Amino acid sequence: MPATISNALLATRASGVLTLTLNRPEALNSLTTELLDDLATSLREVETDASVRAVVITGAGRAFSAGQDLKAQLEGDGIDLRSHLREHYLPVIEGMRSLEKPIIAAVNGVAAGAGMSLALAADLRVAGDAASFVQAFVRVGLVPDAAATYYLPRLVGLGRAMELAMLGESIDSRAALAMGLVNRVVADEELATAVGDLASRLASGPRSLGLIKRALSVSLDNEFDKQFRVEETAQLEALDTDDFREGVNAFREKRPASFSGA
Ligand code: T3D
Repeated sequence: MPATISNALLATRASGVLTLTLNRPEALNSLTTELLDDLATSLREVETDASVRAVVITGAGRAFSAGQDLKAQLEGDGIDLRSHLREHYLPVIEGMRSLEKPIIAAVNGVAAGAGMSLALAADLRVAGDAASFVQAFVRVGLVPDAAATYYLPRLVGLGRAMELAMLGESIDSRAALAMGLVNRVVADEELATAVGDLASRLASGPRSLGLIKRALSVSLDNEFDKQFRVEETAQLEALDTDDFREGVNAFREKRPASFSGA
């Protein structure tokens, strides 16, 4: 049963997986200040909640998210655009990046503008057949934001990132898969099950998943020596976990490992 964080964000928990559902279907889950702040708060809470070991972000209705709520902005609901990105988008994107637990974006429909940025900031993206991606920013005279200029070239290369951002054309889920923008595409009716299975698998994985995320998240920013040290630090932490001890015992005893996430 969905637990309401607010009208705009629903949360459900099952088997170590927290699913956050953007819930403004009538406006294609476009992002209001309230929704962004709720997302940031949820991500902060998950950091210290040992019962949650993987997070799924998805959208209600036919869209993943159409990005910034342009109507609220145009109708002048008091948003200070000069500080909005830093105060309301950055905590969400940084929260996703620093959370040492896997995050899957279950892209159920269109992901546009900053809605696409949310998907890009997830660790894995699984798209339904009906999903599409559009760097809508240029269509309204803006620059890709919410870390789109950081993640997009890292995922698809500079040439494709430039094309997507400058032309603002929509691409479907198959094209997104071909360019490495998404990890998997499944039939729309199988999306929830496919993501649920993947999230459950990650939620029963070892503590090292979070350390892998930490190391890989900075890899493309570091030179070899620095990255070797990042990797070494993560490995020293992993060597000290119950899950490493369990993994080795399970190997010796020829049985599947049962990881606690600690
Ligand atoms: O500092 C800052 O915070 C600035 C940050 C900006 C970040 C950004 O995200 S900028 C980019 C913002 N997003 C867009 O420009 C996308 C706008 N939407 C669209 O281009 C289209 O809606 C889609 C391509 C996403 C989907 O098209 P379609 O034909 O499937 O749906 P539709 O008919 O256009 O939309 C359905 C309803 O959702 C409609 O409401 P209505 O008229 O039936 O009452 C539409 O107005 C509403 N909607 C769609 N996108 C937004 C939205 N309402 C508010 N904000 C939206 N972004």
